[in-house]
Amino acid sequence: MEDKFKGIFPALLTPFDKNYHVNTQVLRELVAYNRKKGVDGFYVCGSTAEAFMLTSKERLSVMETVSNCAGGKCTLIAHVGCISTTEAVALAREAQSMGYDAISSVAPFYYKFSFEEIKKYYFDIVNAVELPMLIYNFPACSGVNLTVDNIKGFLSDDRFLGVKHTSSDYFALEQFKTAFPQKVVYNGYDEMFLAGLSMGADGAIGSTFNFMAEKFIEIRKRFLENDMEGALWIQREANVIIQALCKVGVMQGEKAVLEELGFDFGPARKPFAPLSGEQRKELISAVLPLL
Ligand code: MN9
Repeated sequence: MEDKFKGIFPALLTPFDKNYHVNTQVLRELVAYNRKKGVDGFYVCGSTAEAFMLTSKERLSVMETVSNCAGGKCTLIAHVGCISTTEAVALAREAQSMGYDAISSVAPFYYKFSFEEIKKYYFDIVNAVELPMLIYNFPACSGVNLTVDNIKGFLSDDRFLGVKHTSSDYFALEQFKTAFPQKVVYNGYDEMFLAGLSMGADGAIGSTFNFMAEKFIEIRKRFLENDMEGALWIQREANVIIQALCKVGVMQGEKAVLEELGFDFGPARKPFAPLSGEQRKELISAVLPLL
């Protein structure tokens, strides 16, 4: 695995204006803010970006905005997952022409596709482009339970870069990394990052990195220096913040925190409900002192 795939990757949120249109200006500001903190790259159009509530045209505009301001400067991974193979292939081709370093996809969901169908979906995408594919394993939200053997089957193919493992099954994570040490394994749940590192993760892709990437850069640094106590101290602090976010809804909460930090972020798309004044106040007073 190339070193450029290791490290801390914010799963970028999508800012909207008052009319729920994608606000590309604020997106550029968010990218610049995180680049200054020293993140290793970005995961673009994932769950955190509300990708399944964006049209294909909007996804392309988000992908293009990020590649225009960060392409060639850090590593960019485009999530192209859709439940339709045709649409995912089209997004993957665009990612390639925009200069992305890799593509990623969640398994196609909702219709309970057979594993053979899911396998064909991934191979149809990788056969259409030259970019490596990062499997996005997120059983809690996708409802698709890929087994360790299913995922190892993908990883044994050269075109697969690795796996973004959003699951607390760290036995599985360890098995991926042990079987394929040269592949990249990303931790998915930010609140368990240190656990992921200790079981072999090369880095992490996460939503809370949008506004507190420095904490996760530091956790990784301390872990690599063998300062486990110090790493856990920072993880604990991050987790107090994540608990407050989970209470109000992670994406809505993260957007409110970024607004507080000066970004004109706007709401999450409906049917996500906006935070009440009370929720916002409670969240901000819990989070800000810890940033
Ligand atoms: O990319 C993120 N998953 C989702 C991973 O947002 C669905 C995580 O960063 C979580 O948001 C975070 C809070 O549970 O760990």
